[in-house]
Amino acid sequence: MSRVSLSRYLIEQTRSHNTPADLRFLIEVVARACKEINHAVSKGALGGVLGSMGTENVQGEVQKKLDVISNEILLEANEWGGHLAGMASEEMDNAYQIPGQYPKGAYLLVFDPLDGSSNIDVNVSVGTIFSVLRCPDKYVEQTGSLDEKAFLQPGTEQVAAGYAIYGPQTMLILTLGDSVMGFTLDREMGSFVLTHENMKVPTSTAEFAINMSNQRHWEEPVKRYVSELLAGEEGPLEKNYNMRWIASMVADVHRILTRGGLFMYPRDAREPEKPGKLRLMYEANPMSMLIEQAGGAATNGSQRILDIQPESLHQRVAVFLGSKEEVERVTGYHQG
Ligand code: P6P
Repeated sequence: MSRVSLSRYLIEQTRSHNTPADLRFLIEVVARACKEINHAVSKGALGGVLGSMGTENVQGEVQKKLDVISNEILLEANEWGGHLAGMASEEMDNAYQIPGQYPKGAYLLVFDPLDGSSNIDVNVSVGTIFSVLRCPDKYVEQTGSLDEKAFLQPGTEQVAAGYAIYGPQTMLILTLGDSVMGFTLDREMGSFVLTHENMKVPTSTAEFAINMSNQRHWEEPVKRYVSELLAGEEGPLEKNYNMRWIASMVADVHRILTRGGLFMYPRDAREPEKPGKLRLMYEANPMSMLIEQAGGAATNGSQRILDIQPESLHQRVAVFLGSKEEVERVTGYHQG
């Protein structure tokens, strides 16, 4: 079978699904930027890019050098093309305004430039997560600054979502709203090649992912559910479960997209004012779109994540996503 590159896949999608040329261009630019990030990440100590900047981002998290480098790569790759009305990133307090010398376009790009960056210094897989929205007409002006309200759209409004995972293989996982496709980077040719068509999350699973060290801080429905998972075949679920926790959402979600599973990051009592740790706009929403497109489910414990109306750019959310059977079970426990 002839190799299908990302470019060819996007052209064929344009013919079969009328994918707008600007969206095709946007995905190509993001993919190219991810190749550049992959190159920087893979240098490690040889590139002098490990360690921290000694600064904190808007989340109050220590910024790794590669967090900042990855953010700059995505900004510089996307600001000049005329396909974006603006960008937003985990690493920036406010939305990024397209510089005046460049034309603006119809889309908004929201991203976590390097998710799981606490794993970089210990050489564990990390990734880039991105989400694409249309900019509402009332905010698309060629002059003047973009109002951040333009970004505050529920996840159902995403026109595309994906991630790059920098692991043993470098892969790009993408949905344009109709199935999930996986592309593996051919490092010799420098192109992403279609290797995983129509990825699916099995409805049931025997594997869950959660940071167990937070157990004493969870709410009761999560404590009940996880205790049932741990009880295995002697317990009410009558099945033994395995556990994984990579502490890199991209890596955990990629495993689930590849072989099923359940990923949980519930809210906890450590910071009761926060609805969760993970961010809605550039972690939970794009991952939820991918998981749903692959036949899985994603809730915050009480509602579908993609239906949540954002109120702020860096809003946090509890996340339960993956194999539908288990997401429905743990969500059901929250209903009392
Ligand atoms: P913890 C990485 O910092 C991240 O945002 C996700 O990629 C990951 O799933 C989670 O946080 C890990 O959190 O509390 O286990 O370190």
